Amino acid sequence: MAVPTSHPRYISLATRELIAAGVEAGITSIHGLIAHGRGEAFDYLLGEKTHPFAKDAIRTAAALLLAANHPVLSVNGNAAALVPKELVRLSVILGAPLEVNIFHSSKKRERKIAAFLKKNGAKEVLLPSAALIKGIRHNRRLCNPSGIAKADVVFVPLEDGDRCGALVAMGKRVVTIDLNPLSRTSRMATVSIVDNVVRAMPLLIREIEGMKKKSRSRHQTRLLVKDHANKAILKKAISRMRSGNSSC
Ligand code: PTJ
Repeated sequence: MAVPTSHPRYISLATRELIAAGVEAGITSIHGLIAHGRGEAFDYLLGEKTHPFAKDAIRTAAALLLAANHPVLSVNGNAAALVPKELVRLSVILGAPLEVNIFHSSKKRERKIAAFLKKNGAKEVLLPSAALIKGIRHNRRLCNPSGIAKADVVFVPLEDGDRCGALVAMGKRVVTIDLNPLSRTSRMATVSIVDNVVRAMPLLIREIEGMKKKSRSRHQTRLLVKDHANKAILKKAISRMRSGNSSC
């Protein structure tokens, strides 16, 4: 459905259309619609705005990703449908591989996500091939030996689950974008950006491009990451949602 740009909730409805189109194209799981609805509810409580606590997290995330030796971008069916071009751009500016990792097992959907990312400019997309993430038993345990398995920093947008904890237990650092500050992923991640992936991705890209130009020293980057208080950021997000001043 074409959403008229004059509609007061145009951005939200257009984003919903992207997810619906993702399901129709076989990229997004049918469960992705429910996940999106959950995200919409949290976003409504945020007033559908990027708040200072998210901007702070974006700054640290940019530093952490730039300082990584082997950063990898994990892509599921919702992230691919919502921000394919941005994922490809992030992969290019970081020199980080894109890797498909999905919860609802489907080899066909994994291939479709990879093909969709390539249609949006990706040169290469890694597919999961071996059960290398320890401590979990579902499909997300599968990953690529040259990608997530050997990554030091993993970017995990839009996911609530036990994989983040498993990655951290393997000694990796995790950056997430998740509208739900209460999710296991948000709580376990090194840096949690509580914002809509469609708003946060362009900001993250801009931040990384800016930092690259300034050629921030490794020491400065380390300090930014060391001082990052993820729990305090999540508290601020929860308190913003509770304040009830979030009209859309
Ligand atoms: O493609 P698959 O099989 O890997 O499945 C992907 C989904 C997202 C369906 C799967 O990972 C899942 O079921 O996720 P959950 O447990 O519903 O968690 C998704 C999280 O993302 C929730 O915390 C939502 O609040 C959040 N979320 C939803 N939409 C957005 C979002 N966060 C940021 N931006 C969004 N647009």
